[in-house]
Amino acid sequence: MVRNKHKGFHRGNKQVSGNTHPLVGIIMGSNSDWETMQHAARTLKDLGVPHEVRILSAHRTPDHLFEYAGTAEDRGLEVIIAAAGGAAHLAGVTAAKTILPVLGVPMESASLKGLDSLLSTVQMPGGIPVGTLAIGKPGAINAALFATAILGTKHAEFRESIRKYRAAQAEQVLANSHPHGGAKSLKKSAR
Ligand code: RP5
Repeated sequence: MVRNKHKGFHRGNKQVSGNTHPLVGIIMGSNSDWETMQHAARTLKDLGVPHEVRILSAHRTPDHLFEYAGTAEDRGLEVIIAAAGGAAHLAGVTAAKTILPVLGVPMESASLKGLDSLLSTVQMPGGIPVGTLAIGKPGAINAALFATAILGTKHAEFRESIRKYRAAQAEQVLANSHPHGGAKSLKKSAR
């Protein structure tokens, strides 16, 4: 089985959803990115998408990243989410080593608040695309949703997951549709 062929990667995984073969790989440049990227993992978990999580850096562990990205397709991954901060080349380098869709999540950085991460992730020269999401937590959540939508073009069950997610989201908004929790403020604004 393909999965056993590259067992090493699975052994190092921070989290694997259920017993099912991972379809999405979340990679991030540093442990410090996990606080943000846990939102991607949680969203995938909520959507029932099997995934794996690894810390891999384009500059600190380039050979391991090359091996991970170069074997991702054979190992059954269908989408990769790559998060990095600063001069963020993780998503671009990953995309260069695989034909799988790569979604980049720019991390908020201390010095430039993630503008550096955003530009270095999004500004890929033509030929090697990275689908770049927003900086930080919203980007992490949306990367998971986008990855699920990509999977949904092939696996119908994930389209249903997204439909349910959106319905629940809309329900939550409607259940709290009065600002500050009162009908009073709504009446005021209607005047
Ligand atoms: C990048 O550098 C990582 O993705 C992280 O966002 C940033 C800072 O890394 P640490 O110094 O916290 O390990 O490679």
